[in-house]
Amino acid sequence: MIERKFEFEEHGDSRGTLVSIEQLNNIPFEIKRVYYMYGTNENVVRGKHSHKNLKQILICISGSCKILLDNGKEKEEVLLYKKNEGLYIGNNIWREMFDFSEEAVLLVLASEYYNENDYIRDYEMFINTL
Ligand code: T46
Repeated sequence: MIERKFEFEEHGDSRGTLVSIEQLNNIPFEIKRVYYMYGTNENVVRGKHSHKNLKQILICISGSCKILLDNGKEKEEVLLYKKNEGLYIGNNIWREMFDFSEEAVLLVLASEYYNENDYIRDYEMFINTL
């Protein structure tokens, strides 16, 4: 199974809910970068690459979207919609993000700074590096 999810504790009271994420505490890496995407049109497919080294946690903090995970042997589709649930994606996993709902905001916690050299954007090359 490729899917690995982290469920974050919800601190709720009459005011609403708060979720806290701490590096190396409730996620397994140091956070060097945070980015997020929104305003993604319905028919758009993002991603379509793997990473040589990068580890990430994806959290759909608003709306929903789907993630295709592919380790070269099996493929899995994961629906993200819970605001306190993170999907871990390690290195050498091909990922595609799709079916974004209108209000979707996908937040990503990343173990490394942005580095284009870490991307493998060609599927054949991804398979050949495994
Ligand atoms: C991933 C999935 C889940 C930056 O300048 N800094 C950044 O930190 C990132 C992530 C992107 N960019 C620039 C590079 C492109 O010009 O933003 C533009 C869009 O990036 P990209 O086409 O790589 O976005 P996605 O949604 O296809 O993939 C992103 C991450 O790049 C990738 O690491 O795993 O989200």
